[in-house]
Amino acid sequence: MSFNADLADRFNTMATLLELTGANPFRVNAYARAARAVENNSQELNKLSTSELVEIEGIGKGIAAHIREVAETGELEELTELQRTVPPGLAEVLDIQGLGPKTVRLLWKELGITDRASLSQAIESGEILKLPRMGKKTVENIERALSFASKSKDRLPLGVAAPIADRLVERMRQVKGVTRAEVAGSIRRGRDTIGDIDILVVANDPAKAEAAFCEHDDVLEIVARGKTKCSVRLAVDIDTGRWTSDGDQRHSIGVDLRIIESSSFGSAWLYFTGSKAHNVRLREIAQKKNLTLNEYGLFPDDPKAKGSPQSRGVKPVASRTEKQIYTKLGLVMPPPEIREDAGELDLKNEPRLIEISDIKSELHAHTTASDGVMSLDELVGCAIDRGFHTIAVTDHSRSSAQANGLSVERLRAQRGEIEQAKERFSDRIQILAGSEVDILADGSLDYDDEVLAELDIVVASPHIALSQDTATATKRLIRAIEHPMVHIIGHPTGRLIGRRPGLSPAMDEVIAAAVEHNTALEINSHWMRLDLRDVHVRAAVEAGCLIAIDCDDHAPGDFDNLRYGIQTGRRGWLTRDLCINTWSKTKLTKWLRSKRS
Ligand code: DGT
Ligand code: CA
Ligand code: CA
Ligand code: ZN
Repeated sequence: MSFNADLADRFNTMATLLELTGANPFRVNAYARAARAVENNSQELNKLSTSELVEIEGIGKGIAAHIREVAETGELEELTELQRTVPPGLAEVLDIQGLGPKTVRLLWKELGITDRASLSQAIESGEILKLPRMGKKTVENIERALSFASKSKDRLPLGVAAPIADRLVERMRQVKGVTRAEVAGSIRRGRDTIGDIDILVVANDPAKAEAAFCEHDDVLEIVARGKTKCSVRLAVDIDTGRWTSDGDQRHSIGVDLRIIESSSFGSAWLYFTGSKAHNVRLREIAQKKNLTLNEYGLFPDDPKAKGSPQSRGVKPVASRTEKQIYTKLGLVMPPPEIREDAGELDLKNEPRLIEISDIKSELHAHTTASDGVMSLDELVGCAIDRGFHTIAVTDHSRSSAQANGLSVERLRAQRGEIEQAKERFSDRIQILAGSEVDILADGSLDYDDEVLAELDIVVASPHIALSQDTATATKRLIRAIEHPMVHIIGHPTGRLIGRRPGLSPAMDEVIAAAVEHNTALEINSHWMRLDLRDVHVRAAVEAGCLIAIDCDDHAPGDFDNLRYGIQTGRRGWLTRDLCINTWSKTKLTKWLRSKRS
């Protein structure tokens, strides 16, 4: 692990543990913020002096001293001390939706709950009801969230698995004799969570490729090993999405490697990309045409013959590329993201789904004014680097105290700064003054209408009260959608993958309201969110609803999450026209202003 990554880890842990000891929220926040600042800094921080460190946004004197301490001693005394007092299992309890630091602290101090297992016991025995303000309904919610959290534990978020897969593929491409390496499986299809990683390789010397893969230092365990396929497990740090090789076995991920002949690469790639349901349907279609399809190719069928066609030396009619196979079957080749047996095999023309290069603007981003680590100029610089014509500055609103949300005064002061920046950058990019305004529990917004009217763009998002029932949540979201000043509903359900389910509104009603009021629904590209999720995008697209794909940037690296938002859009069959981030500056600006007249 790099020095910066290790530091970020320690600061994040500090923040969590401090929260559990009931420390001052400002102190907690300072560590969380330092963790982000450190993680996203490109300099090696152990090489900087205290005076250089405090120059960095998000790093004060105290944090700088901690950084020097770790650089010099490899230890962080305060953290070690905290770890001695707080049971390690409590962090996982805190991750459960609906359980804040105050409650978790009570559970710990009053009932001796130190991990998920003891929490589960206290629920079962009813002992948990002894706590003040702990009613039956609250306990039911906790129980549901707890079971959700444990069920989703064995699948990893796409944004954790995909970078690992990319690196493995890169590594295999460096191995001598390897002529091709590709990702298959659910990662290639862009599913929001991943069971295991599937990689295909073409190699002149299969034994050597197999050895390079299995015998690498990062491999935690070899599960199965053969000449042309093997399975291993790698350790993963799920909190940061980083790949750890330091034996932290809390989370690990399986990787299946298969070594393929280049002549049958297409059929293998098709087979191992899946989905299973898609493969099953394809085989049925092949059978009707008197053909047999498997991972070695598409073969003429001989129902009387024993054994597989490849073992009998039958020559395939197609196997080298995926396209050849679909063509021979008389089908349009569907992009991997929609291979789910959901109508993709009935397509008459290849759909032109949205692509990363179509995105021309970023409409949801944070600066140091709220909980981001980028200054206004840095944020604008990142957007310019990506070639965007527009960047919207949408810091949090006043209710989001945890995220340092802006009071009306601070919002107005920021707008003054943005107006100046608009002029400074006018020949390079359009800057929009906006807000990510909280949708409060009843669907009202966190700023008054006259404040919102001053802004170029309003993204309205739910952050609190995320365990509301369906009817209440639906009404709440629709109220925000109907609001004449709102352009985009940010992360509409507020789910966090594997951590909390978020709202479950009647999505068809929400979508219908969005269409009626010309409000866009966001696909938040952060891999923890991917919210809207794929099936909701599909429903929205069918209804003709406008979609925004944004990165909700808090740090420069967050712009890289766009690929996940795009894949989620593609899984929902999203084409360019409905996505407002693909529009020209003129078209976008006109639409934004239409909500200001
Ligand atoms: P995951 O790993 O659970 O996120 O999802 P996948 O789709 O990556 O599933 P995985 O890794 O079990 O298998 C990779 C692909 O291999 C899968 O998408 C389709 C194909 N495959 C695996 N097992 C079967 C099977 O029993 N029948 C068929 N038709 N295809 C299979
Ligand atoms: Ca897989
Ligand atoms: Ca697999
Ligand atoms: Zn945001």
